[in-house]
Amino acid sequence: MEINYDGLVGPSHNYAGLSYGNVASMSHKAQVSNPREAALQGLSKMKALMELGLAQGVFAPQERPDVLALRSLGFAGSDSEILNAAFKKAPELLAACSSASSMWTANAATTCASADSEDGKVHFSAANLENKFHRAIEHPTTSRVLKAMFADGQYFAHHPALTSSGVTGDEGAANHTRFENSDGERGFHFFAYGQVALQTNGVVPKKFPARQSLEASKAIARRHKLPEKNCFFVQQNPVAIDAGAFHNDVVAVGHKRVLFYHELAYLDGDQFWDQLRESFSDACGGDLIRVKVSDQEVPLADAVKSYLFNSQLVTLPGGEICLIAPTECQETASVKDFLGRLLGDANSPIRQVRYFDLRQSMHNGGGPACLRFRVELTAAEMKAANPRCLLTPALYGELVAWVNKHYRDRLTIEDLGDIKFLNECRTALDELTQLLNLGSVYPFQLRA
Ligand code: SUG
Repeated sequence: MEINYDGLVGPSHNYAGLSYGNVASMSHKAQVSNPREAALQGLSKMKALMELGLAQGVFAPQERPDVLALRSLGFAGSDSEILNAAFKKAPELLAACSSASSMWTANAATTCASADSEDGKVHFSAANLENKFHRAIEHPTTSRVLKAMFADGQYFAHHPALTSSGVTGDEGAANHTRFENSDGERGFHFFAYGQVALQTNGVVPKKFPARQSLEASKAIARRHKLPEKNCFFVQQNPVAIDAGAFHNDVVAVGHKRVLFYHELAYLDGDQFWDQLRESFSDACGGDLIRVKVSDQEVPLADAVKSYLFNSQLVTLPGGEICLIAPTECQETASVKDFLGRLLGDANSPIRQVRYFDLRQSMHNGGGPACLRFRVELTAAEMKAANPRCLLTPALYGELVAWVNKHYRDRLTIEDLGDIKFLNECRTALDELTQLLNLGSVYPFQLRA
């Protein structure tokens, strides 16, 4: 069974313009954010998917502002003194140490189903996210949260993030898709990378960074003990990265045997497709299906603006595949027309589209697919996973009440330097770890 664990938006959600290469983050810099609305928008999506009959999980946010990170940068004294000094002397670092970016759990880690691994375990590798400082500080807590969600060593294997270096940039599941054969028992792993870091004459983007390296993708496949014949590596198109597709999930999404992608998503244009189909068929049997969108139908800029491909593809209990899309797709003419044609096409594998308002997250470049981390579990593994992290109507009610109790509806960069805000965040997170039965996962809890 596929479970989508959505990132709960943390109380410090703000717009700091931290992600060079992410068009939405860059263009919303310094706007006033609304953390409460952001968290409630995310929870509404989770509830809607649960009500569609899908397994829905919750992934806890991180402790922010990250005083420990500020300490490591040389700020000293009490928490209050550290915040004060950082606000005055290095507001950009305070903002980076306060980002709620862990909400985009597609970047938290990469996982594989137990059926796919030679040792029969579900593997998790936290992502180092080394390309952006505000994200590179996520993985220690991500690892602790993952272990609290999937604790049983009989079923689950956890790997620390790869060494943070220019060679092993890893952005997690945002650049990874698991295809599967028709009975769902054999998985095939499709990794997209932005650069071959150790190749000096490789093709790379001209403007924006290529965050994921082939070296990292291959290391993840090795650690997860995936047979080589069940893996396929393809380079992202530098043109797409330069247009704002900082992760491959901005221009492509896969599910089961379907790949939905923009024609400019991959470097080799169409060449990869025949090779991918052949490799999949050799390894798993059966055929992959594609929905390829041409640049003429949806120009790359419209795909990036609307986040059409940052939608989730889910199989509804009745067997139909549904696209979970951001409302921006209804507001972008080329995308709206395309989706109309798609649904009118009797041969399309995608039969339904549902729209969600996720504007608070979208303004930082995070659509429906960014907000979720997909995990495939058998019935026994599901039983072994932390049951409190699976959404139920009761837990939904508790989380909405928790958000309403603790979250502000307005946050600016100035608020981040205030000790009152830090204390508010810690009180909220302490309560959350009890709601989700996570134990102590945050630095302030481990220090106490
Ligand atoms: O890493 N934005 C995130 C968005 C991540 C989206 N994830 C996927 N595509 N899977 C990033 O660029 C912006 C934060 C700020 O500017 O305040 C940010 O981190």
